[in-house]
Amino acid sequence: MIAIYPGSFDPVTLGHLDIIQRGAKLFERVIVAVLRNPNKTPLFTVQERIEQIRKSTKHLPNVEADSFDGLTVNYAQMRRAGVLLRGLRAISDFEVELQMAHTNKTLSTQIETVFLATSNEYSFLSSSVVKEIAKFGGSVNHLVPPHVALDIYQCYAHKYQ
Ligand code: COD
Repeated sequence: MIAIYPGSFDPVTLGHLDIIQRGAKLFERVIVAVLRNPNKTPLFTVQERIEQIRKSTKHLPNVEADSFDGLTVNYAQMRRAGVLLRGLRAISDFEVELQMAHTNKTLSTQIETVFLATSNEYSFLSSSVVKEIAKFGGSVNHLVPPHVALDIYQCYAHKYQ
C-alpha cells in the first residue's frame, strides 16, 4: 500500500521525520507531498522544501518527496495511493485532523486517513515554533536536521541584514 504524507513542511522538522520514518516501516512506499499553496507566503520555496525532505530521508529507500496542488485526494488517486498519513500531537490537532479526514472521505471513499501519534519528545514541535525561535536568534539545532538548521539561519541572516 502506498501512503501520501501531505503537508506544508515549511520547514521539515524532526517531528515530521519521526512520522515519515515510522510510516516507512508500515507502508510499501511513503510519498511526502508538499502543497503548492499560492495563498501562503512560506519561508522556503516548494523546491527548497522538497530538497530538505530528500536530504533528510536519503537513508529511507521507500520514501520520496514531491509537490502537488489542488485536492490531496486527487493527488493521492493520481499516485495510486490508498492512505493519507497524518500526525497527531494534541487534542487541537485531533479536531482539525478529524474534520479533514471526514472531508476527504466525502471526496473519495477509496482513501483512508491513518494517524500516527507523535513521539513524546516532539509533541510540542511545529514548523511555526522552529521559525519563531530562529527569528529571535535562538538555536533550532535540536528541532530540525543540521542542514535545515543552516538553511534557516541563512534565511533569517539575509532577512535581517
Ligand atoms: N509530531 C507529529 N506530527 C506532526 C508534528 C510533530 N511534531 N508536526 C507536524 N506534524 C504533522 C501534522 O499534524 C500534519 O499531520 C503533518 O505533520 C503535516 O504538518 P504541516 O503543518 O507541515 O502541514 P499542514 O497540516 O499545514 O498540511 C495541510 C494540508 C496541506 C495537508 C491540507 O491543507 C490539504 O490537504 N490541502 C489541500 C486541499 C485539500 O485537499 N483540502 C481538502 C481537505 S480539508
